[in-house]
Amino acid sequence: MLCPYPSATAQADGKQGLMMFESVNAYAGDPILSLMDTYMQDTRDDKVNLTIGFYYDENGIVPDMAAVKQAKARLFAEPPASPTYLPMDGLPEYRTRVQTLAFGDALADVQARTATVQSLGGSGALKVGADFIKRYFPQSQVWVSNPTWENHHAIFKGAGFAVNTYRYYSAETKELDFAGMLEDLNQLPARSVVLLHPCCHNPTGIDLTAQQWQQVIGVIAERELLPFFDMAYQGFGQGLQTDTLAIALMAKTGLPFLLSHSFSKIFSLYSERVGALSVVCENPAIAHNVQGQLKFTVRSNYSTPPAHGARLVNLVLSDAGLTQQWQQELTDMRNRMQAMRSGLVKQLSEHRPDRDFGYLQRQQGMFSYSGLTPQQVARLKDEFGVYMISSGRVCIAGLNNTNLERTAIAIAAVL
Ligand code: KET
Repeated sequence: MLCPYPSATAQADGKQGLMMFESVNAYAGDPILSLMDTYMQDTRDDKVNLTIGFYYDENGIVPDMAAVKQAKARLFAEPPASPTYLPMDGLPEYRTRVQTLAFGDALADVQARTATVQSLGGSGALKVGADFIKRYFPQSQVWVSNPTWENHHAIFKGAGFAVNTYRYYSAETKELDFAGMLEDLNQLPARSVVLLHPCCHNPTGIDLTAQQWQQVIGVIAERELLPFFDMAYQGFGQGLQTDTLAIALMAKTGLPFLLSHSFSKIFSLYSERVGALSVVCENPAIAHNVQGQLKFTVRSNYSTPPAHGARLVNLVLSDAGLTQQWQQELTDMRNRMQAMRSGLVKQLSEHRPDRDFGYLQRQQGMFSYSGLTPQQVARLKDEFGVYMISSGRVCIAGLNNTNLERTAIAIAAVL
């Protein structure tokens, strides 16, 4: 009798007769995560890691923040009554706390009309948001800044969108090309999705002023665009509240927008995958339906989120003492990064007095766009063991008083 299915018949040379995955290409790797792997394999003692966006302390360690550590101890002492699934949209108290953190003074303007789901880090929030918008705006295209975090392209393309760029960084001036940005946004069709970084732009470290945000939001309103804010560094720029300026301005307009929020860096909870997606809607009735559709998006992707990271963040944000301690730690992190940025500018200016490094000083947050070419970046890695992303992005938090001068000398040598 003939078998209805093709079978993998072992051949004399040991090969299988049926080939299933032979067309799968090798993965070219990720510009950030794969470089981190290469760094880990480098055996040089004096190597310097300025690659992935991890906050390292002065000792080069990714810290377990004291406030989070206390939350962990409490959770360990008093574990949840039963280890069932969380709801599809996550821990209810956590969702409310996250809204308070993200919207600050503007909370009253948006809370009743906002749908929020717990997510698997900022990436998970972007993906759930992208899948959700794709369902309701199948004709829309996505616009991201040039440059942006590389994974924005991958996530939105993965959700089926065409991804385009608007002007943002001028390689010539090493500053924001604001006129170009406005001009590009002014050309977009209604319902285009515009990805924006509310603070600590990744990779350039160049943020908009309050006045520039007003103008961008004016264009968004006029052209009926759909803004998607990605906030992975709240508090790393100027402060928890100041860094949400763009979101507060947007909230005041009464218009709809999306916000992805990551707690990987600001709670140092990278591996717990904790974040949130908020969709600010026109009114509470619409927000109710959107909440349901976000639940459906979660259910059809991974069903329900993991609990531990969200419980930790919720504990920190619901206890006044822990909140205060966490805020102080966050302030210390921001101040250390600012000191390292100033130190780098000072050292570079000393070693290359022929150059002006003021542009690095004007950038803020975890990253700087050094302006180095891929060839210069490759020389830094090969000759000096100094690792940064090939775009020239530097993770400022990888600097400390031990490696700062060495790094500046190496950069000065390849410039
Ligand atoms: N948004 C931005 C702008 C961002 O830089 C990151 C991570 C994320 C979202 C993702 O957050 P998470 O909560 O980890 O899913 N960026 C750093 C790490 C990475 O590439 O994954 C980085 O740029 O180094």
